[in-house]
Formats: sequence, C-alpha cells, structure tokens
Amino acid sequence: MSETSGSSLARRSFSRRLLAGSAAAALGPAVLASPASAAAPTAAAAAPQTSAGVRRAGPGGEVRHMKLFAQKLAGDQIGYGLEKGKATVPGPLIELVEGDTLHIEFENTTDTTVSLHPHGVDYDRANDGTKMNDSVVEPGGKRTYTWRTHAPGKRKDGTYRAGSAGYWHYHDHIVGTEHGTGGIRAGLYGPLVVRREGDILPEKQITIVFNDMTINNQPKGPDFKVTVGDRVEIIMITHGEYYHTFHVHGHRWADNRTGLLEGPGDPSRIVDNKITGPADSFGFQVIAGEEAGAGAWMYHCHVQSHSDMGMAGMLLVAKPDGTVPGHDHH
Ligand SMILES: [Cu+2]
Repeated sequence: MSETSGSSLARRSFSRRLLAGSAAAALGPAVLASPASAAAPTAAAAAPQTSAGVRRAGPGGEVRHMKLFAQKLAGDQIGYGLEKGKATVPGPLIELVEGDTLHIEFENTTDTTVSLHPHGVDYDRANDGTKMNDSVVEPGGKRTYTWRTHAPGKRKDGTYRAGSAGYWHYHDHIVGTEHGTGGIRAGLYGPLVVRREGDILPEKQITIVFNDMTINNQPKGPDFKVTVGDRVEIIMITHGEYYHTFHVHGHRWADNRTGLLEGPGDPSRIVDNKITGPADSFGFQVIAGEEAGAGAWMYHCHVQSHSDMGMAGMLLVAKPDGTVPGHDHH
C-alpha cells in the first residue's frame, strides 16, 4: 500500500487490518472473533442498520474471551499479538461494548517479566498488571486478566456515574521499571475502544501512537490507505517522554467522546489539532476526503521540530479505482 521505507512491522499489521476489506474484519478482530458462545452475535453482527446504512453498536453484556501473547520482536522491540509469532506494534485493537466482560488468556513468551495494564475499564487488584498488586507474568508464564465495563447510570445518592465508553489503551507495567517504562518504549502497548450501545461503527480503523519521537515505534510515520467516502476511525494514543500535538490535513472532528456531533445544536468544539501527552488517548471518525477529496493527506505532530524529525505520515485517500491523486508512487 504505502511506498515509504522503514520497518514494515506496524505497516503489515495495518495492511492486514485495512486491506481485509470488510467492515467486520476491520472491527476488532481480537474481540469480535471470539465471543463466549459461537452462537452469540458479535457487537458488529448485532448492529441494527439505519436507512442511511450507518451501522451502530449493539447492546453490551457479552462475556468475551481472547488470547494475547507477549513476544520479542526484531530490534529490541517487544509486542503483543493474538497468536504466537504474530505480535505487532501497536498491539491488536480490542473493542468492547459497555456491559461486556473480557477474559484475556495472556501468555508471556519473552525472557523477561511482562504484564498487561488497561486504561478506562474496570478491574480489581488481581487484574491491575502491576508488581505492587502481584499481577505480572514471569517468562513462560500465563495468567488470565479480566476487564469489565459498565453503562452510565445513577448512583443511589442521585449522582451520575460515568460509563466505560471511550478511546482507551493498554500497556505493560513492569518491563524496565515498575512503571513499564522499558516495555512501553519497546512497543508493549495497544488500543482499546469501549463503545456505548448505539454508537456509530466505523468501516476502517487506524491506530496512531506517538511514542517518544516515533510513530508506532517507527522513526518515520507509517502511511495508511483508505478509500474516499470510507468512514474512518482514527485512534490516537501518546506514550513516552514528550508532549505532542496531533494534526491531520483535510479533516476535522468534534473534541468529545466519539469525535462526532450528536446533532445541529451539539456545542462540541470542532478541531483539526489536539494536544496530547503521555498515556492520553482519544479517537474520532471522519469520512475520508469528505471535503478535501482523494489525495495524500499528511498527519503529523505539529510541534515543528518533531515533525521535522520524522513525526509525520500520510493518510492516503484513494479514489475508488485505488489511485491516490498527486501521490508519488516511488
Ligand atoms: Cu511532537
């Protein structure tokens, strides 16, 4: 798909995800592939279709199971993967709907102690993924981590309790230091999306992680290819030592939970640039090329010295025939 040089690792994972073609394939292979019961509908499959063809998240409440492996990769990197030998940086996209429970059968195939610590979802001490709470995994070891989620509601005292929905992430919390500083630096991180029933589902998904001065642990930002008119979800996560700003050309989004407006009176601010610091995460959906048309649209950190040092890549919005106007294919 893209013609840039650099590590092919993350690009391969994106190619697999994006070129799989169908929306179902692009939607959280980790979770949707393995519901508790084979007969149980997945969130995507259960999604009712509106007249406009927009698919929405079905009800939560599923008990889901998945396997996750930690694995050494080339160049001192370490990644999470759904299968042995298939780890990627970032790790696989995990998607849930509020009310879902996820059991993750985690196996550490590396020669160092690793863990899995999530943001945003509910977990108890045994599932914290920290040394302090004795929930890390020795080399060769296995452990099942359980994450729970809940819908918003009212507490008994009448105050409002937030739901779990959001653009979150997971990462190691033990490699290098008890904060997982070495693990995160090596690539042990990935995206986690929790939807609310009724949320609009995307057709294509892209994960962009600013990790120190890299994007997805690549010195130059990877390119992502979509087709004009695709409903594209960008999941943006930051890790490491620095603050960045995320900017994408030709597209804008609402600075709220979903990145989408809920109606003409929605007061959410529309942005095309957002400051982001370590462990921040946000996401949004755009219609690829809706105003800008097909073309090579840059995304980058807008701290000038950072973009100059390589923190930039392309959102390649192809015409239906697959060509990207103005894009050099060498
Ligand atoms: Cu930056």
